[in-house]
Amino acid sequence: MDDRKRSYERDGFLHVPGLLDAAALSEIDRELEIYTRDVVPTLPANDIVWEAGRKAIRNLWRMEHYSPFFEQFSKRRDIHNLVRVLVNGEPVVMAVELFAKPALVGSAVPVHQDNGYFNLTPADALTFWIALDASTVENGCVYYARGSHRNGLLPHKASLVPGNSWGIADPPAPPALDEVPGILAAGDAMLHHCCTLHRSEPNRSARSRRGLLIVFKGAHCAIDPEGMGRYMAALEQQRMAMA
Ligand SMILES: O=C(O)CCC(=O)C(=O)O
Repeated sequence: MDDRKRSYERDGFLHVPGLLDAAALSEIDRELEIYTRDVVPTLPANDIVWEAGRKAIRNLWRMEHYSPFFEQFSKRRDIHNLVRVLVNGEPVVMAVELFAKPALVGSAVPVHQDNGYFNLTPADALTFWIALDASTVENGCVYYARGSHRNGLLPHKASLVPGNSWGIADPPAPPALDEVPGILAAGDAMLHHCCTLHRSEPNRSARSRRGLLIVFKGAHCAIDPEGMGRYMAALEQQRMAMA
């Protein structure tokens, strides 16, 4: 555990190989089918992002709110035991989400820090990104900028990207970042700190690249009202510009 914490604190991300076995992955596949059939048609517009002209799902938000299975999944003891050490306190589930990145049409995610959305202080929050498919350079894996969390939160601005409304105002070009591709086998997880710069490319391959995300904060974190105010104002401007 000490090695994992040291590595997470140094890099701002941590690879957890073999979190889920084939049976657990099949169970999630079945539950996603049920979710798509029964829940998706009832979702408010805010809890789903489509792409390819509503032909494919890009994101599902707040899945724990609609599905007892995903709510229960987010409480797994092995996951909480690891998160507790990394967020320096009692883990609180903020959300369960799907980043589906469908074959051929899955779109890019601009470089951002998750704490640009959360505005938590202290920044003791992380995302547990679980690969439901093999994640490769070809199908649009996430890139993590090693050590970038240690520079704190950078200025963000509206990105106009559906599903990822907030991006780094002045993104450094990739060569300036020590980027590491999150190449994962199905069932692996990658965790990243909420101040780690990360992004992903479009999926131009014929294979989907689904990530199931559990977002955690420590129970001791509070929202910084100034930062949250800036984010909310920018969201409203973006909403009006797109209306
Ligand atoms: O799955 C992706 O492509 C991006 C994920 C992401 O932005 C996140 O995990 O915060």
